[in-house]
Amino acid sequence: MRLSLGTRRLSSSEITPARALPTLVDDARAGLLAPPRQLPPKYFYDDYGSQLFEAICATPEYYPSRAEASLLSRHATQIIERAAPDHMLELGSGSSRKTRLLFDACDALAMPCIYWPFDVSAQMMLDAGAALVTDYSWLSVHALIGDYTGGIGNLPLPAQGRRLIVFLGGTLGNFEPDQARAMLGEIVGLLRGDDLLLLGVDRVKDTARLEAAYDDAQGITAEFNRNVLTVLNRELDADFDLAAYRHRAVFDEQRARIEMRLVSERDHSVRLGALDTTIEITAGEEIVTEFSHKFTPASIEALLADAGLIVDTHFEADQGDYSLLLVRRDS
Ligand code: SAH
Ligand code: AVI
Repeated sequence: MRLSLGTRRLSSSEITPARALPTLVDDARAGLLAPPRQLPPKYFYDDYGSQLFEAICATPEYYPSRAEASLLSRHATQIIERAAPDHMLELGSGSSRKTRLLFDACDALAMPCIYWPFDVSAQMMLDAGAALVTDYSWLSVHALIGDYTGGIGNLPLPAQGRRLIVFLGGTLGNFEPDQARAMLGEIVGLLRGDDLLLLGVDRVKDTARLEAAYDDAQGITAEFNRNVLTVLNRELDADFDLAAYRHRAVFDEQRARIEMRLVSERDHSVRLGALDTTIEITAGEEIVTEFSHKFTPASIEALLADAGLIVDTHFEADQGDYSLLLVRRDS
């Protein structure tokens, strides 16, 4: 499907997954019927969840977004000169807020490109696209609506032209290691010749700082976490009582990851209408809602190497808080 959205410089396509994707009903059946209970993090991002993520980025505790923005403002010119993209494909683009720093560099260098944001959160992406074509007179935006876990091999990118694939925010860390390797493997399949990947990853650091970043004092991350239950109530005809769940974020040092959980504060039943079943949840039981892996320079290089990728340039935020990497095929 291709929609015209009022300006010829903004269009959108719904991406058909390259492989069969589990539906929310499938994921709920696999992850919710019995402990250990777990849901994929993509269900956070309905319209409200996407807005909550933006609000998280503005909390004093959530440093990754600011660290990445500061690296982009410092190095965007070098990145654009080095990558010289004709096409910029961004995975999980969200509001494209930080990507603007790359467009500013394109602007200053008079190196225009075509932007292909790819996100499951359609409204956020289309609103961002409309603002981008207004603010950058040379920019065309082709919004790709879909789930990147269904594959990125069949995106409607032109065969010609240099590509820069952008994967920011530390979102690669939301995959488990095998899934991250598989995703990077698919990215390798999109890189030809001098094409590059620009990857942002969060770094391992002091546990207290990490846990605070995922449990801000204003309670926005807690609301983001609980919002997944609202999504389930709406989409699965369920009746989760959000007030029965406490937000918890713990850093597992061995696995180098934040684990976000929803902890039930009491025994209760939850009706899952779409599954025609009721589950019994006991006090203290947890639903794992997200992993957020943190990296060292060695661990990210090893993960990239497993996928046939090598670091071209490594930009680090102060004290190694965050890494922005320009990455190329190792061939
Ligand atoms: N890149 C932005 C947003 C990060 S939030 C930033 O750095 O600020 C993660 C983004 O990935 C959200 O916009 C969410 O909608 C999107 N996302 C999460 N899972 C996805 C999936 N499976 N397929 C496509 N987009 C996904
Ligand atoms: C999108 N992703 C990289 C965020 C993260 O830090 O793992 C999502 C998030 N979850 C809680 N706060 C932010």
